[in-house]
Amino acid sequence: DGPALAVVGVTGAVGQEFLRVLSDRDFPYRNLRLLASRRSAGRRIEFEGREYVVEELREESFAGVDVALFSAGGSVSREMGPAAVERGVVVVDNSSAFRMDPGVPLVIPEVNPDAMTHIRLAGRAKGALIANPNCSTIICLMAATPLHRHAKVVRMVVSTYQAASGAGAAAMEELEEQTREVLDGKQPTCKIFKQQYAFNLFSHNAPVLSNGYNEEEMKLVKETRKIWNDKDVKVTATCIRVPVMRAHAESVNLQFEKPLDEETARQILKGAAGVVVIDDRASNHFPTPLEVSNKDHVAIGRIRPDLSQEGNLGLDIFVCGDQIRKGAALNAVQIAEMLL
Ligand code: 2RA
Repeated sequence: DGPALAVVGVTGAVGQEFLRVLSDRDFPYRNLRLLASRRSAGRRIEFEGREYVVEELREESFAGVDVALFSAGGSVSREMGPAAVERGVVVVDNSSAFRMDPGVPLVIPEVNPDAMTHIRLAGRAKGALIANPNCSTIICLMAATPLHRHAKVVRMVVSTYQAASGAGAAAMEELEEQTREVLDGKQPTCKIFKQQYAFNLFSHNAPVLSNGYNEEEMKLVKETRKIWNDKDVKVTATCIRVPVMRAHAESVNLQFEKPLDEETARQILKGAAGVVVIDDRASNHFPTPLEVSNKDHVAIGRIRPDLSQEGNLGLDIFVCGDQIRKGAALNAVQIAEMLL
């Protein structure tokens, strides 16, 4: 009775997390196809008591499929996403390929579910494409949106501390390998990043644009405006890659149109979906990447008035979220659940 589901890019870090999340949330698929590149085709994957053979991704793979979760990179999404949509598939795409297309909803279910109210499986003959936002955008907006809804954010300044997982499983392996090499007094091997990663940090590895921002930073700027449906909100960001495995941390400064005091902000966040407030000044206990790793929620702390602003018009917060889970796989599966 549930949808015929396909997972595209199933052998990658996010693809594997799709399976964990589908199982954790008992997603009601009628049947499941696991698709990947020719290199991974033929691999056997045990899932929910059944053994699946990974199939090579081809256009024909989508025959009879109702919903496809994509996380195989932008080029695969650009090439195969529209082909799947033409076959009537509703595609939830984790790549950046279609996020800024006007006709493609960019959705965080707890933040802007109404962006996809017109897309449900029931009675649907045509396919559709829904874009999963970038992980650093999801994590930031899970925290900032409840406050924005209450006091209207007019400016947001974000500094991110992004985990290895955002650059894929190979980057996580590189971090581990380099850490061992450094501790063994060996020269660290740089394969994914051109500089040492262990015991270091560096400006995000995304290409730098002519305006001096890198693509990761401009995703935060543009995706926030689309998700909030607010082309005027001022956003700036600095994205840094840090030697942490799989959870991003973000320092967020918010300037509001209307006053918002820290206690009201704390109460709003405590009542917000998908968010946990960890804000214990007495014991200096605030969100950490390790504490949110493999968790569904985003953790928020360091909630305090921005003392450089007058009249409670500014607030500083610190946010952590699992990049592979809520930053990618969980958000996409929640979108798929909204189709049912
Ligand atoms: C990163 N946001 O962390 C990217 C992954 N999609 O590099």
